[in-house]
Amino acid sequence: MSEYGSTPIVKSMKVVPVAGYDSMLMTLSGAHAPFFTRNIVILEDSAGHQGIGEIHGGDYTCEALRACESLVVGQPVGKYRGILDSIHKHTKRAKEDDGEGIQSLDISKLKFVVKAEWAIECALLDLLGQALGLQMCDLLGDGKQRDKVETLGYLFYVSDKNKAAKLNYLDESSSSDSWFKMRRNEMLTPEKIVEQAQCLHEKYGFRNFKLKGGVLDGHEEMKAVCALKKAFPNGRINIDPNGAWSLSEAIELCKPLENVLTYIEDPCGPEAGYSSREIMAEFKNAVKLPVATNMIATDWRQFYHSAALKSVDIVLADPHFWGFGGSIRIAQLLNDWGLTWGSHSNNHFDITLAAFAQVGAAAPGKPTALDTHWIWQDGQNLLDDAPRIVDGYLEVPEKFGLGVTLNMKKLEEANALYNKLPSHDRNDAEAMQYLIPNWKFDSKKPCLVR
Ligand code: GKR
Ligand code: MG
Repeated sequence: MSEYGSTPIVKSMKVVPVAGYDSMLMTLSGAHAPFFTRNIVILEDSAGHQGIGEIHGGDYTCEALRACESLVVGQPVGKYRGILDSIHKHTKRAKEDDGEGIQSLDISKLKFVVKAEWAIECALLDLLGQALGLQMCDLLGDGKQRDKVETLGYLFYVSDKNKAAKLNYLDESSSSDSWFKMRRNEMLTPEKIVEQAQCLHEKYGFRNFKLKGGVLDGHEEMKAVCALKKAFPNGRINIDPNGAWSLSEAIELCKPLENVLTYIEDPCGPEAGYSSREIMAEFKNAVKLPVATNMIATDWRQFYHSAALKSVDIVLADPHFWGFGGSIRIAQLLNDWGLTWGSHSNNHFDITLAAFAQVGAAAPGKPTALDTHWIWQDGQNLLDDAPRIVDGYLEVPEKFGLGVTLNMKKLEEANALYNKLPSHDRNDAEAMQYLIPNWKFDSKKPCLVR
C-alpha cells in the first residue's frame, strides 16, 4: 500500500473543448446557433484507467478547468472530496459575476451558474468506481435506486434554417431516420409540435413531454399544450417559458389548464421589485399546479429562499450546476420534505447523458422524468457505448464507474470542429437577427413577439 492507501493516483488531466451540431431551436433567449460547445475532462490514473466528465462549453469554463490541473494530478482518486474542496478554496468568484444567476435567463450569466469542477468530480467518480468495482450510482447518496431512469421528450419550436442560410445549419433531410430527418426543419405550429412529439414517441417511447415556451404569444403556446394532451391523453405535459410571462398572464394562461398540464416550469420571473421567488410563490397560491424550476434555485442559498417562500415543488437540480454529490443531497432533502427532484439540461453529448443516468439512478423517491436535449444531438456520439433511451427510460450503464468508453477519434473530430468556430460562447441573438432584424433579448417578451 502506498502512503496514500490503495486507490490509484491521478497521473494526468486533459481538457478538450468540443463542438457539435444543433437545430435552430427557439427559446426566450433567441435561436440556438448551428453549433454548441462543451468541455471534456479526461483523467488517467496509475491503474491505467481513464475517467471522463463533460460540462458546458466556452472559454471561461475551459480556462477554469485548466486552472485546476495542479490540484488534481498527483492526488489519490479516493481523496476526491478533498480534491474538490481544494478546488473550491482556490476558486475566486469572477468580477463580472453579480450573483443574479439565471433568474432572468440572461444566457451570458449561465457560465457562472455552471461550475466547471463538476466535470472533474464526474471523472474522479468514474475512476473511483473502476478502482472499487462499483457503478457510479453506487458511490452516490444511498447507492443505486433503479436500473433505468425516466426521461421526457424535450419539444422545441424550430425556425426555418433557410432564413439564416449563411450560418450553415446542418441539413439531415436525406436521413433514413424519420426523427433525424424532421429535427432540422421548421416546426412552429401546434400541429407540428404534435408531429414532433409523435415522432419522438415512436423513436424513444416518451410519454412525458416538455414544450420549451417563451417563443410565441402564450395563448398560442397553450394551443400546442392542449393539442399535445389531446394526442397523449395519459401523457404528462409541461411547458417552460423561462419566466417570460407576467404573474397575471401566467395565472390567466395556466388556471384553465389545471387539468391539462401536469406541472408548470418557471411560469413567471421577477417583476415590480419582487424577486422571482416571491412572484412564483404568489403564482402557486393562485393556481393548483406543481411548479418546477431550474432558474430560481440553482444553488443552496437560492434554494433556502425558495423553500422558505414555498415557491417551488420540483427542483431541477442539474449536476452541472449542483455537482453530483450536491444533486443527490438535494434529491434526498426534497424527498424527505415531500417535494420532487429532477434535472434540467442544456445541449450536451453522450458523456453527460451517461452522467444523468448515474445521478438519476441514485436519486431517492420518485424523481420527475429528467430533461435531456440529447434527442437533438443523437448520432453525434463521443462514446463507443452511449446509453440508450428505450420506452421513455434511459438505461444505466452496467460497467464500473461512469460505465462508458470514450472514442478518441470522435473526440478529435469534435475538437477539430470546435477549433474552426469563430466564437466558443453561446450566443442566441445572432441567429435570431436573421429572423427579426436588430432583435434584442427581453426577458419579458417571447422571442418571436416583437
Ligand atoms: O438550452 O435553450 C436551452 C434551454 O432553453 C435552456 O436555456 C434552459 O435553461 O433547458 C433550460 C430550461 O429548462 O430552462
Ligand atoms: Mg427550465
